[in-house]
Amino acid sequence: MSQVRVTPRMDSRMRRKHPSERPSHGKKVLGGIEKKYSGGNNRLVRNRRYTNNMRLLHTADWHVGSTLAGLDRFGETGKLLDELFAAAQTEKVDVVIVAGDVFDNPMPSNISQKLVFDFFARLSGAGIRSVVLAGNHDGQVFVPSKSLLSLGTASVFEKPSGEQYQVGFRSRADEPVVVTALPYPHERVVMKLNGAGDDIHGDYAGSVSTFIRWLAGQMHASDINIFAAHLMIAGAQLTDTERPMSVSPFFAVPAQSLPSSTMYNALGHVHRHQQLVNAPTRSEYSGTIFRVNFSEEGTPKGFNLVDTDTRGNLTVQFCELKSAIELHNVECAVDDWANRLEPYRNRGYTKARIHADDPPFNLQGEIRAVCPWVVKVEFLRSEAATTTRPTIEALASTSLETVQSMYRAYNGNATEDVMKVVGELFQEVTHADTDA
Ligand SMILES: [Mn+2]
Repeated sequence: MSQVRVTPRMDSRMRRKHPSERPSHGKKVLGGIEKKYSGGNNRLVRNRRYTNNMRLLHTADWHVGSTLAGLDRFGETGKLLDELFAAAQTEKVDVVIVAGDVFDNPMPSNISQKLVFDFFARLSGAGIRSVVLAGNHDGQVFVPSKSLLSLGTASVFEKPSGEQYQVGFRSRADEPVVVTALPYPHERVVMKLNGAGDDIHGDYAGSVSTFIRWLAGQMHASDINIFAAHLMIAGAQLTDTERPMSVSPFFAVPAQSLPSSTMYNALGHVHRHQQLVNAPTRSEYSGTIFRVNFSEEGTPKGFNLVDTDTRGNLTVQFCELKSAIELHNVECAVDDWANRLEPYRNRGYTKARIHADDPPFNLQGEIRAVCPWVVKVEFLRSEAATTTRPTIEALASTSLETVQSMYRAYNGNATEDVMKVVGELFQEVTHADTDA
């Protein structure tokens, strides 16, 4: 299998040297080399130890175009991308890796596209290289984007491929770097992958693992190898905001299947920032750049700054993004919401959780008029009130008379005509042809 460099500019800068031409670094990177890790603190620290070797910025899961309680997030996203760009510039990174789910939607709006393409245009203008992978949310927009972004400093990987899977370059310190990319392996793509050999049938996780093994086999020990992938890894701590099907156990690839000969595995897909404990080499999800919904209250959002070299040194730092809007869930009662919600003014967005069995008419409208920072109001009934409310399941095993009396209880005086329709609907539901 021949290796194809995806970006012509990078081809000319970094032709792969014949093994005999490569400098020997004394130690081999492959195998059980001892890597020096330092724990993450959340501040940008300048003048770190390995500033002259290779530095990368790892981000993922931008989900540009997603909304919160019906509000667009373009303002916040623009500020976050400004922060990422500023960090890439200030920290003099060699490459920015965006590990998938750039867009929230396969057909992103013009505003979404402008935010994203402006970011890469700025990186190109500053001469900062980037590697961009498609995630499961990204769609065909990656196909035309690839041609355009490749005119700049970006290398775009829109689908898993046995032909276009890596990009090589030399760091500012003139060390050889190779980023191997695995965009989201959709099930239909996995089964057709070239280059993975004949043993690529069977289960999804097994097939992906086989392909990762093949990708790892294309790496050379004398390079600084980085693996970037949009993948569900078994054991990752989820949030409530991933697309449920895509994180089901069926799609979970064992952490042990990640490449071991890399210095760092930059992952996207799971929205919580974390380091994977069972991986053979340092592997992290950078997480989303913003808090996707109110279940992510208090979750830190940021990116990873990674320093490494050909001698096996590695430093990973999680840097928080200050523009990620804070989200709060505030418990209230019908008579104290104003006092409870006031402290959250100017502190991002709030969801009011009102405990009330019978909330006053238009309380929601009143709260939102008084507290514009409240973007969502949820009413929580007490358990007693909840259990007396009829459910669809209960209706199915109920007589027509009960259904009619319940209908009257909810809708007041109903005419005989209406009751006739209710009776017909009841017949339809309880005698439904299950084969239909
Ligand atoms: Mn994803």
